[in-house]
Amino acid sequence: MNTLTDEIQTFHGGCPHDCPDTCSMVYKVKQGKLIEVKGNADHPMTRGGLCVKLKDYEKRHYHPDRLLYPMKRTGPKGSKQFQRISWDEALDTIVDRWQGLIAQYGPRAILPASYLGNQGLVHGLNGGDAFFNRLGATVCERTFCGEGSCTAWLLTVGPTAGVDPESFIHSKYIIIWACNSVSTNLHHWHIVKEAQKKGAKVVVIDSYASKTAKEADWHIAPKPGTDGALAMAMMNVIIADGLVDHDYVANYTVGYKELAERASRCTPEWAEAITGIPAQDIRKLAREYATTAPAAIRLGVALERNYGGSQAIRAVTCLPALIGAWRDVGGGALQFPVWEHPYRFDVISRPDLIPEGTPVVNILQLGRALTGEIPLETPIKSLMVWNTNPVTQSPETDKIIKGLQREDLFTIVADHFITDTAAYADLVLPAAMGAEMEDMILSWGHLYLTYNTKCVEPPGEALPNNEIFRRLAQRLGFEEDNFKWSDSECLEHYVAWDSPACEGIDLNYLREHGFARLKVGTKDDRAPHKHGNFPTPTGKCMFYVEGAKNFVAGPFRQMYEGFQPLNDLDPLPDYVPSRESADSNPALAARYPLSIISPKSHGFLNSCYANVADKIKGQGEQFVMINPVDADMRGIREGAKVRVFNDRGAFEGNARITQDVNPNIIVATLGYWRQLNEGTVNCISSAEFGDMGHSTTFSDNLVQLELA
Ligand SMILES: Nc1nc2c(c(=O)[nH]1)N[C@H]1C(S)=C(S)[C@@H](COP(=O)(O)OP(=O)(O)OC[C@H]3O[C@@H](n4cnc5c(=O)[nH]c(N)nc54)[C@H](O)[C@@H]3O)O[C@H]1N2
Ligand SMILES: Nc1nc2c(c(=O)[nH]1)N[C@H]1C(S)=C(S)[C@@H](COP(=O)(O)OP(=O)(O)OC[C@H]3O[C@@H](n4cnc5c(=O)[nH]c(N)nc54)[C@H](O)[C@@H]3O)O[C@H]1N2
Ligand code: SF4
Ligand SMILES: [Mo]
Repeated sequence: MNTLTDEIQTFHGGCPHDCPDTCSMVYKVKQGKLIEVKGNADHPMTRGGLCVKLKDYEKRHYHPDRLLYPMKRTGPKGSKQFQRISWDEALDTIVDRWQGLIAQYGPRAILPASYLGNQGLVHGLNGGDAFFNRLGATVCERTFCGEGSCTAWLLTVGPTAGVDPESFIHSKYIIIWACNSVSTNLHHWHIVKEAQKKGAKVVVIDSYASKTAKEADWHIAPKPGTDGALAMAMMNVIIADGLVDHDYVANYTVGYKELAERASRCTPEWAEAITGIPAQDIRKLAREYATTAPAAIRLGVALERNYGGSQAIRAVTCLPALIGAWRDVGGGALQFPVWEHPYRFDVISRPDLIPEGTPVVNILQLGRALTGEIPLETPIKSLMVWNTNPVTQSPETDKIIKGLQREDLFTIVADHFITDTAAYADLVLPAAMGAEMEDMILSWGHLYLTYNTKCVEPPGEALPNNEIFRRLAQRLGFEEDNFKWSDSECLEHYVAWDSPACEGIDLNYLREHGFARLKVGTKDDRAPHKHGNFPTPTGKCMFYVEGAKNFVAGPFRQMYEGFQPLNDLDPLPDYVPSRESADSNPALAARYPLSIISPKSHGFLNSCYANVADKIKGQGEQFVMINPVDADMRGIREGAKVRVFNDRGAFEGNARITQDVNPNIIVATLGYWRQLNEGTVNCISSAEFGDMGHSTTFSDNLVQLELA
């Protein structure tokens, strides 16, 4: 392939960001440079459009702040004073330091930290995992996103993709539950809008008037963390009003009697007191939902982000079976279609290489682990970070910073920029970006495989993640195939190409076409649970799970099998209150009376793009949305600089006074860089887990607000 010509060449791309849309892209290359990136017009979900974050993706590749060379720290930690070194010096330093640590403490003194900053099978999931498992390092458990939801989903309906997101075109009643699709799932939203035009009613259940809520036919705003009460009360109404599909329930579900008994105490009046939603609205919602077919529910990740979030998700996931919604094309529920993708996580991550008894540190509790708050037999002496930016994204930021400042911690960060985490590194390594490496991109929001071509060379000396790990593995003498495969060979091994879902699809097909729909039915005929067929141990939808146990699930589930201390769970779904709310913790609420939600920013992708001037301009500086009642009480005017704080820390933002949030709730979106702001939202977030799957509790925090 010669791309160094004046001729413009086009290549298939796949957006590597952590986003359910996994857009198929078209790269245009001239003279060896990426000159334009567009959405693939042929892809039924991408439909030729990218989001505001990616619309000029080529510019990100050539951003003047991009990391081009390995560098070592020359000033104090956090000072961002670095000096260029060679790759050989960087890799030799890492291996020397690690071998010293291994001799003294054993490999468990080394902790990897990564996430889905790159969602590629090769450069996102591989390399690092297999490499650190082989090294015998402490395992990093990564439950940033959806793991409580996955546990709840698997317990109830098993690993099914549920409704095809494209089948929503046939739905007549659509509930978008704690998902801000206009910002976070744009390429599903256009399907919802089309269904709406064709007469579907779109209901958005969100604790504030998000962009998506504003486009709904009906916005319902429960207090954060009270969705479980809403779902249980919907069941109560459906049962009391005789709207149950008894035939479906009898044939394809387990535990109706027990569920009905539990729901019998969850009256709409009971739920009104908890959620703040009038009982008559709850009745109306339940009746409309149960009597309008096809009815589809889209579960947002945000539904899990409080202590009782996963029990709420179990309750919501029971609703479609109760009314027989699964009978119809476009009826049922949608969580993560990733379950039907034939990725071979066992080959990608090689959990079999983890030595028995290896300890686990959860990325949400990184600060606690680095500061010794969590007792570890082998203290963490070295941290390697790639594909994640925990300083802005993990909770309890102040503790993370304290940990990263430790002189005895040897920290390596591979990234595209000097992020808030890289600022504390001893060594920074320049990572390659989208168009610079071959990969297939994991998809958790649709039923297509997605290919990404390497069509330009990385600038400077940047390297793809997998190449960094290959070089480290070679220096350490690792012999396993994983560390020898080229990126193409990895792809041959990472997908179960011989599975029925891949019939007629291979890597060459993907190279030629850029994407391929899995062979799991079409949007017009797919009704996977019309006749039950739930991939649960009973083959039925599990309202009641005898001996239910907690476990960590999610795309990385193989990583944790055998690691979790499994606690018992309630066999039935229920409403479980938040840890921090005025009702559940009045003593704390006396000091910190406001619930805060910190959802995704429209213009950033987690913390990506929050260092790019025109993206900040589009998104606006960090703001805090405040109801006029709460603002007046504190003498806060529109635009004033405010400080949000609790015992864990503080951050600042500009007051945006609005009826879009109810009293006693504030909203500050996520992603802003600490380097550019006074603190970030996660300074106030708790690292306590939710009720299942070690999920996050980002919507379960009380704070106070004052003029800065
Ligand atoms: N308060 C609050 N906190 C949250 C959430 C919330 O809703 N509220 N959401 C949580 C959720 S759902 C998630 S998924 C997490 C996300 O948290 P993170 O995964 O930490 O997300 P990013 O900030 O995007 O960080 C990814 C980093 O990887 C880098 N990167 C991208 N591609 C590559 C590559 O190819 N190689 C290398 N070496 N680096 C690369 C990017 O530049 C970026 O710095 O945040 C969680 N934190
Ligand atoms: N623009 C943009 N898109 C993204 C991302 C991004 O950072 N920016 N991140 C990507 C990632 S990693 C993920 S996981 C997805 C997440 O996608 P979403 O699940 O949509 O995530 P959020 O925007 O955090 O939250 C969605 C909505 O849930 C509401 N919410 C929060 N807590 C509660 C609650 O307790 N009850 C109810 N009913 N509503 C609540 C919030 O107000 C918010 O409007 O988005 C992906 N797409
Ligand atoms: S971030 Fe999401 S919506 Fe934007 S281009 Fe990537 S996959 Fe598509
Ligand atoms: Mo996420």
